[in-house]
Amino acid sequence: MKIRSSEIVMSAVNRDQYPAEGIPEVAFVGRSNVGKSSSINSLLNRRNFARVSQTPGKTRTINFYLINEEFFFVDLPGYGYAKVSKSEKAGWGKIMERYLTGRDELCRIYLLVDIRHEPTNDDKAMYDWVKYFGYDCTVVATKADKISRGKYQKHMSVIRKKLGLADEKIIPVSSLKKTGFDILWDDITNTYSEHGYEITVD
Ligand SMILES: Nc1nc2c(ncn2[C@@H]2O[C@H](COP(=O)(O)OP(=O)(O)O)[C@@H](O)[C@H]2O)c(=O)[nH]1
Ligand SMILES: [Mg+2]
Repeated sequence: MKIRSSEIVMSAVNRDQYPAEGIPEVAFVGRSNVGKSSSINSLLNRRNFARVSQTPGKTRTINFYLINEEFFFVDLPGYGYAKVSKSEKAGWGKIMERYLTGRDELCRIYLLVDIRHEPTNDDKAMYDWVKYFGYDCTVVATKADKISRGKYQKHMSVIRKKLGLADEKIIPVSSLKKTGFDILWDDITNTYSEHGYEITVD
């Protein structure tokens, strides 16, 4: 994928702040610290675009990144950070629910989990929530450099079991080694074309 431009269009909390309709989007979600910002930066060949946060759990807005003036990446707020209050958790839920309700332009959600660990109950709840709202969801296993390639399958079957996946693919990526992002890009462009959007690849 050739990235000609990437810009942060909107940092939205409320629905009326979402960008104009008609431009397709895919969204990224996962636990704080899972490597979401790093993965978005790797996809876009940018260093510090989606901020790689030193203090997890701080992002409480929905960030829309306009890519090549053709489609959006939607950076959803992370969850599962221990040190947040009840009211902050409720706020997160409201922001997410508002976004997930009837978002016509949303073609797929990528749920990021750490390849090393069994997904948490929060991850499982997130996966079920996305399916409940009727969106397609693909799991991306981050930090793949932390285990040897020979262990990928074993770790991915743990992920598969916990989330209740059947034969859906899981895409392993490493932002450190820059691996897996070509496969993730293929999945993203296929998703857009399945939804009838023509995306310029190069
Ligand atoms: N080894 C390794 N570390 C990673 C990778 N991706 C992210 N990290 C580290 O994990 C931490 C959280 O990353 P970040 O992208 O900010 O996660 P976010 O909170 O989900 O946006 C940072 O210290 C990153 O350097 C990866 O692919 N491999
Ligand atoms: Mg982040």
